[in-house]
Amino acid sequence: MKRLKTYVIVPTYNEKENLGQLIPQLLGSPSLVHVIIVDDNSPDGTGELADLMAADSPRVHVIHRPGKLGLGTAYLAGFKAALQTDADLIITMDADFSHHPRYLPDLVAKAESGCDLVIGSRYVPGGATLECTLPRKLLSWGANAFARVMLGLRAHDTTAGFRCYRREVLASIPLDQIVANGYSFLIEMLYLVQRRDWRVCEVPIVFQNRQQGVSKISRTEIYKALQTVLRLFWKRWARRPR
Ligand SMILES: Nc1nc2c(ncn2[C@@H]2O[C@H](COP(=O)(O)OP(=O)(O)O)[C@@H](O)[C@H]2O)c(=O)[nH]1
Ligand SMILES: [Mg+2]
Repeated sequence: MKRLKTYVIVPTYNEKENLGQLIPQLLGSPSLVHVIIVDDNSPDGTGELADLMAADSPRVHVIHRPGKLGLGTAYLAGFKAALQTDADLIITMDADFSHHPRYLPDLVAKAESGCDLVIGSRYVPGGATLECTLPRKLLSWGANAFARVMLGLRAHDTTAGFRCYRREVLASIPLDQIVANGYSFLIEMLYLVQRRDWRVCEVPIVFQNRQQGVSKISRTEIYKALQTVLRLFWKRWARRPR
């Protein structure tokens, strides 16, 4: 069987310590990997480090944006760049090792077995969350339960950013019409994928809280996520068969 060509998109904002370790591990992964770093002019010099790594390896690509424009549009910029290549699989992951590169082969194998979107999931047997504070765990659990009930999402980890999409899945979605930008972009994306009847699967991951750098999730992101779910719920309701 032809090996599927894999591109990994890593959005970064102030991830210099993490990126220096992550990229060599990705390039050494048994799943043949190209990396697209999407950096938003990080004040800590992540973008410059990314350029150095790109100069060193033809498999590292960098997209620079002028300022912090949000996680959702960072993914979109990465998707569009990946779709211009011959990528078969497009993976997204955090730069902070919460999404460990050791799981890449599991994601790829599941996609090869016929899944269109594979989620690296904390909430299936074998998955776990380590070293996160209780409020953070409750927030994630609550957001998931709410999104699943309101939108009829079947996946258990609907807010996970560790995902592997077949290129056909991304090509089928009107990317420019996605409204959510922050973290709730992930919920909207999953909703659009499920609505198109793509096969969504999950593989367990142990999610470890970041060891270096700081989280960029903020209180406004929580309100925006709530807003996103309510907007999609309304859209779903308006379209229900009568
Ligand atoms: N390019 C870009 N990357 C971002 C932005 N916000 C967050 N990130 C990156 O997206 C990933 C997820 O953010 P993170 O702070 O780890 O979120 P958390 O895991 O939910 O705490 C990390 O690699 C961040 O550096 C943004 O506005 N632009
Ligand atoms: Mg993270």
